[in-house]
Amino acid sequence: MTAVNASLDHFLPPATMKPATIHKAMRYSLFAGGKRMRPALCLAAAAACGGRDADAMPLACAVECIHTYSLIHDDLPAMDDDDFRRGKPTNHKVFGEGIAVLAGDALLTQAFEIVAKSKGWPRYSHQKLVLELAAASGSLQLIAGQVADLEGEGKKTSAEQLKYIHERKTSALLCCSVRLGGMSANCTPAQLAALTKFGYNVGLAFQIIDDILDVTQTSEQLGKTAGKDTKAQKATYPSIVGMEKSQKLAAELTGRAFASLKIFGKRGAALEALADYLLRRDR
Ligand code: GRG
Repeated sequence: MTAVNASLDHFLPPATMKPATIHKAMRYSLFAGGKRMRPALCLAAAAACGGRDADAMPLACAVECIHTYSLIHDDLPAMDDDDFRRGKPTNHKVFGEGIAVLAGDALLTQAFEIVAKSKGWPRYSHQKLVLELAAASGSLQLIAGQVADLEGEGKKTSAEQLKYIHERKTSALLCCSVRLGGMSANCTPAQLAALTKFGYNVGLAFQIIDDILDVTQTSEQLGKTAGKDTKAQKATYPSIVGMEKSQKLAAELTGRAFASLKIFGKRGAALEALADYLLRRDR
């Protein structure tokens, strides 16, 4: 992911630019060592549709900025109150709560600036690209998932409610990553529909695996505090349906994601490899 890091570095104001504190704080979390799964999915989706990394890269970077903003805000004392993320102290632990809120805000805004400056394509205008990102990160998706998550803490949650949270909190942005990748390749409506199915299923599988890892891995392995879900009495797939059924469900969802890749033939290989990695990951 060296190319993604180089592009993010290019899109962000330098750490020395005034006011330097905010640019340092934005860069601190952005370059703290995330797995870059959303950019990887965006670039792989572009490749599946015969597109080029150079065209998909701004959109890949925009999604990573949104993702990083959501992590900074999620770690704040008012939300999940976490001290450790991406193997380092959380943003507010280093820069204070006020700057952490602003660093998240600035990364969110930066994402839309990057998309606004990127190319439009015959089937996908700038307006469509901006709307795609806004829909995935707005109050009906990413934020809706976080609201339901906050409001559900300590309460009994059904498997159906949990799916509602996972679809919005996690799957929406992953799905948006692959859809934007396809759009950067001016994909056909049929290809976009296949990417949507792929992203939805991989997104749900991703969160189930995340829930499993929270129980099975150490904080050192994860780079974030392990066992938080249990401590916060958060509903997770392992807590509701059990570990074995959770693993089976993640594998089933990944199988459905694989099936949606048929339309891409050999060009879908990178997406398939990523879905497989996400199912088997240990961090
Ligand atoms: C809008 C404040 C706000 C939050 C939105 C994203 C989110 C909801 C909360 C963050 C915590 C969380 C468990 C989110 C679900 C998605 C997820 C598993 C994020 C972690 O993604 P990784 O594993 O992280 O790709 P890295 O650090 O590798 O990029």
